[in-house]
Amino acid sequence: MLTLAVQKSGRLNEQTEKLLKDCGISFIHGRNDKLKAIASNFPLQILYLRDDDIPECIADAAADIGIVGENVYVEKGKSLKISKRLGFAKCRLAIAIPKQMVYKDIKDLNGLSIATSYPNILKKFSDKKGLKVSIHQISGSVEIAPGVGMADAIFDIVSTGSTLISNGLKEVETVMNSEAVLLIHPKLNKEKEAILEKLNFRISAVKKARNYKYILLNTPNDKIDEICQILPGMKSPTIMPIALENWSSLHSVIREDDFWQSIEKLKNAGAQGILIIPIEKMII
Ligand code: PRT
Ligand code: ZN
Repeated sequence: MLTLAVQKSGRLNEQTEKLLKDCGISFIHGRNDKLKAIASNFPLQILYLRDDDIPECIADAAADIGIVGENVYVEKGKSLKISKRLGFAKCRLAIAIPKQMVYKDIKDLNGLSIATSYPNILKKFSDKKGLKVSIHQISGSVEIAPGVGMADAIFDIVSTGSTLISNGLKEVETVMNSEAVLLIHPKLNKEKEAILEKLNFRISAVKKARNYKYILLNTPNDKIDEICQILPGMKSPTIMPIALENWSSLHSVIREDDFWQSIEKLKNAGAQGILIIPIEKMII
């Protein structure tokens, strides 16, 4: 049995549950136990915690693995391993200052007081850059600190940037990018390693499927080569004759990122009846 620590409630919670569900893992919650659940079809038990406690819980071997934002993992400084980057809860940790403040380069941060919930990451960054700043650790509502005179600047999580704008701040230095990661205890026994391998296999299949779409289209036969050039696919596309003379149906996969660009090229090359379908799992 492998024990996985996840966030009890918050920004990671919904996507973590979805990931496990897409991996085909279902849970039975104890009647009065909101902190633990056991999978009914996989050797996995879940512990529900605050995200800040997850790295320590794994370091202490109370859990074997956990899902947490990389920002929290790096801040806590525990010697664990990242087994997988999960591609959700993407954000960055950045320094922001009042928008009217003149900013030419990083030296302009010298002498400022900076409010943050991530003092360790900020200290490492300022030491590396040779900055002299005073760090004020606060646990929430960091973005209001300059407005109420608690600090000159902030160092906080930014996603869309709208919180900064609505608090009259501008982002001046990005210190790190973050996403949810699967953390593991560096020393798992053989049995747990084997379960982790199975879990990672499923997560990879789900992640790959999320990055790709299945594409079907009709093409004149004399355009098949041109269209195949646009769609490198997994190996080679499937091509089948259709009732319309000199036309074929072509099936392949396409990267989500290349999607719109390729559609334009396909239409220009003569493809018709293009269908794009989500893929549930992908094993290659
Ligand atoms: O209760 P618990 O301690 O478990 O949760 P929490 O309140 O500490 O964390 P939570 O649930 O807010 O966030 C969990 C993780 O989600 C973070 O550690 C990040 O890894 C990730 N994440 C992704 C974010 C955001 N995006 C995000 N936008 N965490 C917080 N924010 C906040 C940010 O603090 C700021 O107030 O959203 C605001 C900025 O958002 P934008 O879109 O206006 O820029
Ligand atoms: Zn937290």
